[in-house]
Amino acid sequence: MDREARLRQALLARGAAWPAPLEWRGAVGSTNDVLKAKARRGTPEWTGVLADTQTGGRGREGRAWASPPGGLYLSVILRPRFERVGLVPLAAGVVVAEVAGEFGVEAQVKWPNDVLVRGRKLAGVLTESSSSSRGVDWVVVGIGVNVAVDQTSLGPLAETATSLHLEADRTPAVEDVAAGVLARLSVWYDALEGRPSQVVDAWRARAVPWWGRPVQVRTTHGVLRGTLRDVDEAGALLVDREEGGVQRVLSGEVTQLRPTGSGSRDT
Ligand code: BT5
Repeated sequence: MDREARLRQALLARGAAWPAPLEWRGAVGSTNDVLKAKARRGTPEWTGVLADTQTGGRGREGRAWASPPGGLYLSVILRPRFERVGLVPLAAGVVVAEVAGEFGVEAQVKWPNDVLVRGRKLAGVLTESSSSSRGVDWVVVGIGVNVAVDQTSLGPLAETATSLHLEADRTPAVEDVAAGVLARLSVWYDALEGRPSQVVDAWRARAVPWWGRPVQVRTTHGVLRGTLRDVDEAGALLVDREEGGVQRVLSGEVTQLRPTGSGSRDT
């Protein structure tokens, strides 16, 4: 049986008969790019593209996503009818943390899109969207999870990254992780439509507990320092600025500062 068929079978075992095409490729540049091309041609919601490896796996802001064999590289297209599209990456983080939990690995989420185990990155989420005057046409949710990936294949990332293989008693099959992610994503998608505050609550419950701690947030507009207050109902980060006032951050990189405020990095 090929991987696509095994994936569909794993989905059925979870009671999720998938409503759209799922295409499992060998090596691609980036599953997000493959799916974005399909999105522009009108591919239906929930179409998925998966790959064994990526030669140009992407993170946010031009960063690279290491994509050795044994990882999950999955992109799914959503055509949301709801407003709070900013919550999609948070929901995806919750999804991956839940699925890691199914395999006995306790994971936390870090704003906006990281999934960490013991402070090391297990997974990342890259959402890309297209809008018109009618609103959001599509959102491509790209999820990368280190599954059957060992330290050698993580290479220079071995210090900061981890995998289900390194954390779990038994290394799960990539198809099973993919099925878990797709099935849970569809559940949380319904919540995004009807009860978005549930998504925020679930995310908060799994977040690294940095609330009230000094942080530095690097955004495209510069660096901001303050203490971490919360996320709001739209998924934006709220930071109490050092110089006073609350700053709402829509995208950026958060690092914890030591309480001395010396600027040295904790994580
Ligand atoms: C992310 O970006 O974390 C989003 C990663 C999304 C990858 C998926 S795979 C399927 C789909 N197709 C794509 O092309 N992308 C998506 P960001 O927050 O910018 O984090 C990138 C940083 O994570 C890098 O600069 C490295 O420090 C680290 N990193 C790269 N590869 C990693 C890996 N495999 N495991 C852990 N950390 C990694």
